[in-house]
Amino acid sequence: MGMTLTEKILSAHLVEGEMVKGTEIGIKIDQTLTQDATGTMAYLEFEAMGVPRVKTERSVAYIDHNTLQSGFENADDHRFIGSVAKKHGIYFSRPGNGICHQVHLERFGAPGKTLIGSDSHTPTGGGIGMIAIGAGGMDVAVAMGGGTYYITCPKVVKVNLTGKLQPWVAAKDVILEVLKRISVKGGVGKVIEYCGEGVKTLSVPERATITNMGAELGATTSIFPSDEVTKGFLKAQGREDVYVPLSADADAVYDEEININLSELVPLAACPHSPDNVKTAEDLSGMKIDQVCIGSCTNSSLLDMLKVAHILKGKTVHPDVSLSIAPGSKQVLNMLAQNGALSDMIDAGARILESACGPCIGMGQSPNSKGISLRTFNRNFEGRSGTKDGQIYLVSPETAAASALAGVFTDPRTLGEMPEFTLPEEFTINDNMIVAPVPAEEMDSVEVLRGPNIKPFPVSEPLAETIDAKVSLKVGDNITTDHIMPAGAKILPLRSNIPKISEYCFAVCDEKFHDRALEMGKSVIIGGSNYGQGSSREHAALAPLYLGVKAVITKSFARIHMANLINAGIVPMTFADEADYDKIDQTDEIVIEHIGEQIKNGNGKIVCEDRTKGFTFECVTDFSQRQKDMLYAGGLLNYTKQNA
Ligand code: MIC
Ligand code: SF4
Repeated sequence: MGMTLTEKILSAHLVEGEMVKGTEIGIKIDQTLTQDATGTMAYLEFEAMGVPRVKTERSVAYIDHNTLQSGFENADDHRFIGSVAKKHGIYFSRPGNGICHQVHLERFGAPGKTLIGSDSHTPTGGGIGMIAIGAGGMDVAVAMGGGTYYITCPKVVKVNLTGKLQPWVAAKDVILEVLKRISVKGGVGKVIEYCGEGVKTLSVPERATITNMGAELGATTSIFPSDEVTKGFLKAQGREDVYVPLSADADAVYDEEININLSELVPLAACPHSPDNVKTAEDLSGMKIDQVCIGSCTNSSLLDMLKVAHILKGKTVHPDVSLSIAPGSKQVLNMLAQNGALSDMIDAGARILESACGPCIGMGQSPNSKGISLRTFNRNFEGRSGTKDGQIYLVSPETAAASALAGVFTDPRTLGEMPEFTLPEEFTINDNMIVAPVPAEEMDSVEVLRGPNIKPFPVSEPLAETIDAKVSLKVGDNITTDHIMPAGAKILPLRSNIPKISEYCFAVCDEKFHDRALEMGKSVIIGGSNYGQGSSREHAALAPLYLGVKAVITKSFARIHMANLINAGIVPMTFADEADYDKIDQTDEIVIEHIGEQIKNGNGKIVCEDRTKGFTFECVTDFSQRQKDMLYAGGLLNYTKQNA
């Protein structure tokens, strides 16, 4: 039987388990990446493991999220990450060099390799045929130390692409179409593999836009084959040597199939407040807008920027609209400067921002009250922009630029004839903002620079005999990590200070949560379905850990967050009967007797009691032996120390 591309790469990296779908497998990781908002914790964890040098083929530390330095905190964290990287064998991409996923695609990614990154959009690397997966910082730390990375062996979905995108219809519209069809939960436990004749009509940056935003499907990752188009891109990046052709076998068997005729797609937009709330740009056209932001790891490639510059050339941004543009990397920005496109943007009135995440993570450019903001980003969760009642629409760069000029939502197909946009034969290559680590024999000479903002992470205790705790919070469906541990310019600088950042835990849902949880001492959280979707931030597990949360009981979990809870030693469980969710209220007392014993011998079933209401209910778990051992030990760090 033929293999899918996903199965080929995974089985070539398999070190534990068997390729049986739904079971846990361990894979060898070739490359890792971190960014600064998750990186400080990841490197503290790496240091705690006591491994002197990374054992991966390539590990890179990027600075791209916390670039607004409105106090000493972020700058201190940058220096810490830079010095740790230099000492332990990690390449360091300095602030200003660009967004991790964009730079990694340009300069480091390689077909057929495995990559994990402490950022949920790591699947961008799937655009050049990598298995690239977002993970918690602790998992990345373990992989840097040469440890195995564990995932549930995924189902593989074939997205069969035919036809060719029509003028002004973009890669963004492809992924919005997929989101519209299968929703933000549709990819859970699956890898989305793109195949078919339509693939070769898409450039690498377009493919990367699609795999990047596959994160919003909840998918483990997304991947494109590595073909002549991939080869051309790598050659233009001066890296043809890493090219290998890769594709699925002709008789590969897939678990599901989706057919998309690229020729039939139209410009789309994800409406507030979810990436799968998709409408056509035509349906929205004419709606007055306040802001347009172009950039982020989804849409900040040279190709995207050239299209935007072309649309803006010789025109003026509408007087009622603020337009900001953040090219994704130094390479992109530099090439825009060299060919004059940057001047077209500036001339039109765009506010040019640093090559970084910026507005995507609420680091500036929050819209006005109730402001309607069109963004080429990947997430439009409520409050993420920094303005609580901001109305965020996710669109292609084409739709964004056309609308910025018109002042109203505009279908870019009204722009008239589209010229052909092509990638250069050679990109401008200058890696002077990437600092190489010192050789092993010199590592003792590197002093690790720790600022006062860096506090040790919370200690977790081995699993108690019985959990007897009150419900500190009950929340509904689709709670994102932006609800659990919000980001933004004010809170992000606290990423290396868990006690301090915990003050904002769940503040979007309930400002009193922090105080209540602390007062309760230990507690349980009750959630709906798809709990923890979104970011890979392990702070969404570490802050609850610090606040005494012992278990989270939901209708279902998002993959990375569930792994982060286990890594933190918090027990994630799902209701056997979802009707029980309705019976439990905040402040109810939940008792789980002999929890360790139940995890060990309960066949996945765990009996819990709501002592306040006087009824018992059953929860289900599907822990591997390794996850059980981690929970007994009180999380991954304790477990790793025990086994060292
Ligand atoms: C995001 O897009 O939410 C982030 C910020 O990149 C996160 C990482 C983080 O919270 O630091 C992610 O997607 O993993
Ligand atoms: Fe940065 Fe936004 Fe991409 Fe997250 S989604 S890595 S914040 S650009």
